[in-house]
Amino acid sequence: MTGYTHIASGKVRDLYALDDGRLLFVASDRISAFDYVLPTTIPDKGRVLTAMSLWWFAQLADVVPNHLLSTEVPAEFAGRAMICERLEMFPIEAVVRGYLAGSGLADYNRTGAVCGIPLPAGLVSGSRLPEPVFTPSTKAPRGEHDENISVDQMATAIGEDAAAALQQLSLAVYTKAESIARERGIVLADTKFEFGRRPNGTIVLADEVLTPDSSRFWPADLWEPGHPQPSFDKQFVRDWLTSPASGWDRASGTTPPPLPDDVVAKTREKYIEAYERLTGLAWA
Ligand code: PZK
Repeated sequence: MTGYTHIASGKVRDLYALDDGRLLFVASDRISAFDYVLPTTIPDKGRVLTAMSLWWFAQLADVVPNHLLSTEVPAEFAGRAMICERLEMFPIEAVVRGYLAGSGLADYNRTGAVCGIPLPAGLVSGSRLPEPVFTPSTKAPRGEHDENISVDQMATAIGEDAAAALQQLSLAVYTKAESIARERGIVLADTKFEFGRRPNGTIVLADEVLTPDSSRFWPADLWEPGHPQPSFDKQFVRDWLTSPASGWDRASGTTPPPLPDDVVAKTREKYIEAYERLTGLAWA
């Protein structure tokens, strides 16, 4: 492989263009919490999430094509990068919710519906929905929050046919993944997909998929509707940052402090546990 040029960075991942036109998608060990990138990295997080995403792409290959071309990457990125085909990306976050949390819960409590989809009365934080709902949002510029839109608004933005295809593919992928995860002790409460299109019109699943960074993972054995569910991966981080021990005030607008070594180690173990539970494979 030849040269690569940095083209974009998100909170926790980086994107490069290769000289041959393909893209190099890199997962870092950075971690975010409460909308901040923390000043501490989690060793192996990028490799674990990349391995998880690759495993999901293989599980889902019968449902949707994906952008993965190769995992043969420069040594500095080994294990935490994918070479991907360059697509024309849809400017849409394709969100599917199977359980009530986050902005879906807020929407429901205000209106009895999620993104205009009416839901039965009596649902609470963490409830499983009667069936998964597709709740697209627009990609907001960095620092701003994505804005939920209706499927009608999505159709206006990208066309009726593409909107219908993204909805159908997103629900099919989530339904299969949620079932796999639940059998393995992880509740996949919701998730966000990104799709693009090949020059020939084929719609392709892009980005990383079904990782704890793109989804809410909850431990199934602790699932109990009626209160916010503990996060499979980030609960030690959140608990420490909001404890007196951190000295951090979430309302202060200041960057969170570095994590102590034991919180880093326990969080690393949770990412590995999620990978091992889902895939049935030993991490290392
Ligand atoms: C693409 N992003 C988001 C990811 C970042 C930003 N296969 C593709 N073809 C064309 N564009 C993209 C993809 C993918 N995946 C994805 N932006 C463009 C993103 C990682 C780091 F900074």
